[in-house]
Amino acid sequence: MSQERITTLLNENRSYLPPEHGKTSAWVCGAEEYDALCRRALEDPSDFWGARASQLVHWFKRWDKVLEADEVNHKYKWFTGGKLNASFNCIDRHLISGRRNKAALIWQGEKETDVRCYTYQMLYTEVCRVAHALSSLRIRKGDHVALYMPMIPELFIAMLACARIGAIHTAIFSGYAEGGVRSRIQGCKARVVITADAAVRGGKFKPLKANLDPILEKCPSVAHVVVVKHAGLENVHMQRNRDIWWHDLIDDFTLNPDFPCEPMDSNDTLFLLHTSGSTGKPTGVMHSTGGYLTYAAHTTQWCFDMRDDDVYWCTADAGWITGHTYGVYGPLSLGATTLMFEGIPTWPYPDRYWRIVENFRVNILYTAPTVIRSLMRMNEAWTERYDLRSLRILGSVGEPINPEAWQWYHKHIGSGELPIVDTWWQTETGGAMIAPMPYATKLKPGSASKPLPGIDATVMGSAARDGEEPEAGCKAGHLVIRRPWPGMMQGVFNDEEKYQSYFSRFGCYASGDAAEIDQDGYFWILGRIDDSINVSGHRLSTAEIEAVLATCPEVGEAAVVPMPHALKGEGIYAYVVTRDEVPWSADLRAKLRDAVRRDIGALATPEYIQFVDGMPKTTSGKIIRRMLRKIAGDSYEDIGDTTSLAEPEVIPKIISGHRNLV
Ligand code: 6R9
Repeated sequence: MSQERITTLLNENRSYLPPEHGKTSAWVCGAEEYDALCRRALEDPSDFWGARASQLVHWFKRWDKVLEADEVNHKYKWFTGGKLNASFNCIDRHLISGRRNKAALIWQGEKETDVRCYTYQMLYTEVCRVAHALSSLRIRKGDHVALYMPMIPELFIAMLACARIGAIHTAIFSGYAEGGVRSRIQGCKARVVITADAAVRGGKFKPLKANLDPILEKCPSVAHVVVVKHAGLENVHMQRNRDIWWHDLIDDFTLNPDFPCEPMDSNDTLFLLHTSGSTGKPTGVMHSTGGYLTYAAHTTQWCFDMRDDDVYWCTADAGWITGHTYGVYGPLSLGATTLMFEGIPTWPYPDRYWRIVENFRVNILYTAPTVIRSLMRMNEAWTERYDLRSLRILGSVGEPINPEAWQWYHKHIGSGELPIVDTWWQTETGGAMIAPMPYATKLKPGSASKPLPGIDATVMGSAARDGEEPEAGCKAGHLVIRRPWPGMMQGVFNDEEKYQSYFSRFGCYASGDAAEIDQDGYFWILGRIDDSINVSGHRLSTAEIEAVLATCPEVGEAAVVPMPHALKGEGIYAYVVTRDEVPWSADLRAKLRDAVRRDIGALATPEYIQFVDGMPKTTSGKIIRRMLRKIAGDSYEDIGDTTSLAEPEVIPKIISGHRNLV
């Protein structure tokens, strides 16, 4: 199988059947059950979602109506009249369900010997203490709390403590620098910010509190800053009457820590989270308590076939929606064991993930294609020396997983057998929308497969290349969702116009992604609509050209963007990171050009191929093509806010490389 050549993303035609073992005990067994669920969910959505909400969530008061829809304003309220609390669902109810002494959270620090484990009982105690502490700072239901924290247990604890009080948390990725942090704190007028002395990353300290101090001068809403002593930095400046150490604050609440959960309306906001910004100005997405929690639990259970004794590891940072839904709310509401890792996959060596999998016998691993590609570039010996047999299911999220990366993940991590759950979704959707069921769906590498039961996804409008008919049976267009679902965002914070813009073109939710549906109903995500290139009137998908470049063994990572072209309207500009030790050369450039010409056609041949050391990426690993587009078009002035990049220093290097090339 692995000898076969993979051509483009859309020509990948291998498929993999779900594993036989485990099929009968899975939450969703086999294609027939999946089809039956899809039929039922679309025939009677209220019955379907109502049943899931009562199976998976504890309600203080049952809802009056499953869905109240205002189709004119595109406002959808789920489980109206229902009362619940997300913290109760993630903790309290497990104390009486036999999981009191089960590991709820296992934390692996960057240093291998730094491990902490919280049982559900211990998590309860900590969360209650922090809820008391926040309450002593006068945080009440509906107040905003910003979390600018590294991946440490206190982050999950703070989220759950906010949920307990009914305060709305806004997580801000600890990798952000000034601009990104300030706008997020100011935007929601946070009253309290929780942070740490420093984040630890790749053996270095990033002083979060010191970064925050100048930012706070322009954030008058912030009355208090709570600081976790994590890295043990000395001389942390603490402003009198404003700043307080986490450990001092909770020290007052060590006795009788019980803190009752605030009964929340199903449609009260649980959290606010800004989208990754891969498509421009960050959008403050608001999620509800009842609908979101139901959807988080529902998709975690079915997409990962979560079982009670699983150790589940979602590698995403909790500053990203994936960390919210699949690190915290999904697994904990199901009473699972969730693993949290502070470090990075390649430090001190590129075997970090596999050591963790072996040490904790991880059963389900959910990560991103960018991680897979970075590990693929290293020698396979880094994976081979570890026992990965505990793994049962692999997941992928964040961008299309190119078939090479899929095959590598499948072969080297999944021993050629494990299902890979490629989940397509967005901050706005709250949880996975298009994804396989591990024991029911046939897999096609590179396709996120089919919509989950109850998700009415299709394509609308044309994204087919102009002048070309899509292949028989294939449909390409804007990926839209025709009916509401419980995980759908409630709104965009302070920006109703932005919220309405999602619905303005098609009258239903438009994702902003382009996709193609093949003869079997499988969805192939082609990338953001604004990521396509129009060469001489022919619309080309950047994802497709990138997939061809990625088939070349010398290529580690490729990003393709349009550039202005006098004759063709737009030309193709490719940025390429070569694999370790592959030198940059004119020969390699010619070879890559040929590969694209051969696989897609002369039209798709890049005008320029620029070799780069690294790509501008969001902290969740998405390449920010918007910036690459600006550089390719010679406009360096309005590149945008580079402070929210994972590595802002790549930008000047790319600019000087571009100047030398053209
Ligand atoms: C969860 C998350 C959303 C955008 C989305 C799409 C891309 C995410 C994908 C994928 C192809 C997948 N995306 N998962 N593309 N296949 N499995 O990533 O949320 O940060 O809001 O990004 O990411 O372009 O529109 P968010």
